[in-house]
Amino acid sequence: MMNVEQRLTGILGKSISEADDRQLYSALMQLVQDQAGEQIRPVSGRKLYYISAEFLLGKLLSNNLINLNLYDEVKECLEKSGKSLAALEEIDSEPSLGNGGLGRLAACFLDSLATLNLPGDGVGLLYHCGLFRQKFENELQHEKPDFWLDNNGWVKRTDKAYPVMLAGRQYAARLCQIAVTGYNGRTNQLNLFDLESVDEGIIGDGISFPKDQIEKNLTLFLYPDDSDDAGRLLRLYQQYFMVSAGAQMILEECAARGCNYHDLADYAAIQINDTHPSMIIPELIRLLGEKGVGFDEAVEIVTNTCAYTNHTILSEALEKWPAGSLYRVVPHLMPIIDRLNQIARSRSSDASTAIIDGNGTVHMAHMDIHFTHSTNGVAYLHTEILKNSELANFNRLYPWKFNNKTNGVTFRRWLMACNPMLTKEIESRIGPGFKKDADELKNLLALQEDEAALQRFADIKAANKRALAKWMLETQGIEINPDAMFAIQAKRLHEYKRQQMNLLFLIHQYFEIKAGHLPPVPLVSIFGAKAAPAYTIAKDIIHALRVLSRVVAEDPAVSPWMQIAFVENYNVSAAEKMFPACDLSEQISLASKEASGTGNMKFMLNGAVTLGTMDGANVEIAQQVGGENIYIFGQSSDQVIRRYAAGDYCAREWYEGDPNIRRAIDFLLSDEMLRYGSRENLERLKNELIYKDWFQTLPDFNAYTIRKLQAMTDYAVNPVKWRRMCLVNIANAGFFSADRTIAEYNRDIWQLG
Ligand code: 26Q
Repeated sequence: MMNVEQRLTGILGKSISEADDRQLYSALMQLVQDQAGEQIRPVSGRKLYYISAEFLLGKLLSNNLINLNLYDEVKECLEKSGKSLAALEEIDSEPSLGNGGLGRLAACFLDSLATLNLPGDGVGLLYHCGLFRQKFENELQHEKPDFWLDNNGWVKRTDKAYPVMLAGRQYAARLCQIAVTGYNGRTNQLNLFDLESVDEGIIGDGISFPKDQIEKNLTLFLYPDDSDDAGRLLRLYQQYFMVSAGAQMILEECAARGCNYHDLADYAAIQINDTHPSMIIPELIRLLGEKGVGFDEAVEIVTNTCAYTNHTILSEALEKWPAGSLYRVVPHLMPIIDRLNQIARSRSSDASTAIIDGNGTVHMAHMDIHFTHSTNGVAYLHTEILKNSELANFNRLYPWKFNNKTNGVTFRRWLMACNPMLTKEIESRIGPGFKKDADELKNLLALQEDEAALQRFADIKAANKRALAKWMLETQGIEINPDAMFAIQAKRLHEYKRQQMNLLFLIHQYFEIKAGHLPPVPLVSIFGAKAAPAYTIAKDIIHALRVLSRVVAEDPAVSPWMQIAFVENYNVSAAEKMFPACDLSEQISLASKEASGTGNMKFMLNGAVTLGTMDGANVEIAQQVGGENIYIFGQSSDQVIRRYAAGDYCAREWYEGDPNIRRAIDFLLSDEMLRYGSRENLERLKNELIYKDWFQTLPDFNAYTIRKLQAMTDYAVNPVKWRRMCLVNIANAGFFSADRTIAEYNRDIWQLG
């Protein structure tokens, strides 16, 4: 067996010190691909296809080196020749083929499937441009295309293509693949389809492009909207392109393994990631029909093969399509959807469970629930809300279909790769077993009373904070105080996530500091967030945060006590710097609205303490660590749901009745803010908060402020207690390993292999 140095020199045809960074990067990539290839295993029994419009992979070089157990050797061998792995990682471009949580979850799941030696491939789209790059001009968000593909060698085009009919014309879906390595496991594939006639030359200003030329724009962009519905028809074209090519590939693979189509469910399990791939249901029925399977039998086969995951209870995010749009894009599917609707109606007299409603609107989630064998939510509370309120009618019809699978994250990327110091320390205390068996982290609990050990963990956090401060200065030009407490809110910008409540807290603190009421510890508030390009209020909130950051920075009475750093272009690579450096994890969504959250788990795993509402997986984090190791505040989901039902929330009463709230909101239009800010944006936000505040920030504002100041006090006054909380959080994070989640999916839904 050759060592890494011999293999690299062999590929390069010269010594490592003679090669430049680009050559080294290509050579390393080839080494990884070769070794990954050796871990491909034949499939016997059932294989999973995780079909998703998004896979937010992040950079792949280090991740693959870790999974293939090459990381340390490669790093050493490069350093010996005066080269650095970090420099090669800079060359690697990040595939941002996702918006946020749902896409990142899909990437974590692929890692865990391969790690657990389960046969499971991803199926999706190869977007030429990933999620837009965020740029700020005058503190306003602008979107720029991200040409990640130009600099990325991980994607392999194959010679396979599948014909797909769109609006009566045929297009070829080219199969491209990215190898998915497991940690000491097998190699699976991420199958991404591309339309080769796509033309990057049609991109105009920012990320604008003509919406009507499918042959040029079909796989050009990932849809950046996770909230609004611009350009919906193109999204429909994308979805069908993905599911039709995917379904053909699945049937072809299964047939090659001996499947006779009647027994498809013995060969394939298909997990539908939210409603974006839902058309795979009628498409499979159609294709089975072409293979000679009768309609009723095809319906049964597809139901037994497919399962559906729901990621949201926000009704505006549940996909509904006008039947007219479907007739235009996929006329050959509509007769099938009509028949499925008839079956659905024959199973229940409850009109609310129909697939096509009285207005001719097609409800994708309804089709999923009727014609898959499993519907799961992504955290305990979320699943309960689905069963008891949002989807109660369906739960009465099919109680056996509903189940919960609490989300998880891969510890290889979100601990081992992003926080090597902490990983090493944990390993020196409890051995390496936690890397594959996350529950072993519990052994850290034995260190709770060991002050020297607590100090050691605190030193690592301090070093990670200094590293983040350095990165912020180098890449963002922002100087932050590494000795302050770091509170981080990093996630897509959405009103329900309530970055605006954090904003109001910061304005409140600004006034308090100016009045001489100094906080117990200086605070650095760090944000990372992209707003959907057409989501106006979300952009206004970002603007207000960026403007406030400048107001605070130039006030010498305030800036020693509080800083606001809004990271430009938050993505997986930025996240990897931020999670290890956090003291306080901000998870402050309006209870009942955040299905799960996964950033909350990554912060916890890296030793941050959560400040959060009883929402999503925060509920289970609280359960794991105990009430004394988390800062919970705010209305419960029951209270929120009741308040919505009563319809009696009036933001203006809170604004008028609470001087602190009024002072903070009024400040949005102060001279200080208007010096750097745009009146139009700030005024719109101010009015939104006073007259709408749909996500009830004002009723939770005081509880949030009190809890946050309590956390700051504990951090400042009782460091040993704080460090113990951090340790207890790390020790109890094992439950949130995606390995656990995937093992549960496999046990309850897939039964692979
Ligand atoms: C729908 C229709 C039209 C255009 C876009 C969309 C669209 C796109 C993306 C709808 C939703 C999304 C993404 C949703 C998402 O990321 N949900 C998050 O999923 C995570 C993983 O389960 C959870 O942890 C988060 O709580 C949930 O918000």
